[in-house]
Amino acid sequence: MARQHKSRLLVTGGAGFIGSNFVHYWAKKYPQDRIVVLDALTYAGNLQNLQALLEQDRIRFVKGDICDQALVESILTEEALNLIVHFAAESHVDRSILGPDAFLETNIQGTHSMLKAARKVWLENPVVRDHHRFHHVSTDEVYGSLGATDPAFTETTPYAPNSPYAASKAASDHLVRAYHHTYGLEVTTSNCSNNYGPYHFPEKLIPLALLHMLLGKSVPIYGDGLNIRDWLFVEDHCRGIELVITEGNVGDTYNIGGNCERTNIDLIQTLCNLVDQAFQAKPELAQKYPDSPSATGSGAASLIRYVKDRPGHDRRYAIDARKIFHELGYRPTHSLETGLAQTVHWYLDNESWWKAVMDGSYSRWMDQQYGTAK
Ligand code: NAD
Ligand code: TDX
Repeated sequence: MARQHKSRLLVTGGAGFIGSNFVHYWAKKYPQDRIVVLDALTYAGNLQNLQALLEQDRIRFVKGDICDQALVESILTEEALNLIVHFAAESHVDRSILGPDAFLETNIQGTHSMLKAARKVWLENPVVRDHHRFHHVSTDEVYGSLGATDPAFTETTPYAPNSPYAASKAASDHLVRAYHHTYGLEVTTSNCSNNYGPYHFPEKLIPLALLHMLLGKSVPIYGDGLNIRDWLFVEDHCRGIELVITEGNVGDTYNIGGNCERTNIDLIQTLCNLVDQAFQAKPELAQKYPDSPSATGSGAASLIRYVKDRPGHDRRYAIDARKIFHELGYRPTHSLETGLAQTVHWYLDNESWWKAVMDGSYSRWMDQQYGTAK
């Protein structure tokens, strides 16, 4: 989809972590484009993530479920949309272990419902038929787990999903592929490594650990802490998706990553150092967060606790991003250090956002996970 035409986008899951970052990114870069966000506002969806854009009337928000095919068809038709960027999903591995059903419903049935709607509205309409795109946002977890010396995941690595979450994303990737090959729907798929950054829901490792460091609560590390993840600042993921949509080959998949593998314990040590440094640079933080060990001088790392491992915990993920690097000229702009520092400052500057989240569904989740409000 070349950029000579304005895009009219449907962003599913646009009130979640990556989706909302993408909506901000796209609205800034392409202010002339029409953006409609469809989001069911599950526990992970948060209209605060889009507040500025909603106040300025820059986007339209529709509260609704991607499984509602009639709703999706009506939005695509009435808004004459020609681009879907599909983020909506149940996204947390631990939740998928406790209750897989919602993952199968949203990630598999929901993606299929989106594909059916796009096929019906776009492929039966000669105007849009030759000029549409369905971009599917997926994950590196579909490829399974790597050993310490295995080569990183390429686009041709066989799928071997290990959690209900990963299996449901793998199924959705296959459906997207099938709708291209069978019906000619113009699709692209991106498989990205672990993201972090603003608006990240604090059930995930980085925001959970960071907020616990501020509040003086323990930082749970699963197992031996030596599991490896490949980290990418969320804005760099958004830039990669943009490149795939605007320059990528129809029917192709692209791995997005930044060559940034870290063990969980190394990552958390780096985060501890950044939080301690922030407290040293701004003495007023000690008054604001008196329960933080960074305030008392004992250091954020004193909160680290090794806890029971995640069942089926994948040992290592690593993305080989050479295809998007070479074919589309992609380069991440943030190192882990600059991205994490920006993330720490965002959370320090946006206390009202995370306090509201923590007073709501987050505390119910922590009670369920650990049996007590920590
Ligand atoms: P998230 O959980 O923060 O947000 C998901 C959003 O989807 C929420 O706003 C939620 O309300 C919405 N949603 C859920 N079910 C819905 C439904 N049935 N109908 C409509 N909306 C629904 O997730 P995220 O971390 O922003 O991930 C977004 C996408 O990126 C997912 O597809 C995920 O698999 C993929 N991904 C995430 C990462 C990561 O590190 N977080 C990495 C690679 C890929
Ligand atoms: O409290 C914790 N302690 C801990 O040690 C949590 C929440 C996690 N972990 C570990 C598990 C993982 O090895 O940290 C690592 C990262 O965990 P998560 O933040 O839950 O992410 P992960 O399971 O790797 O999945 C993420 O990346 C790929 C996203 O949640 C997925 O949506 C995405 O597809």
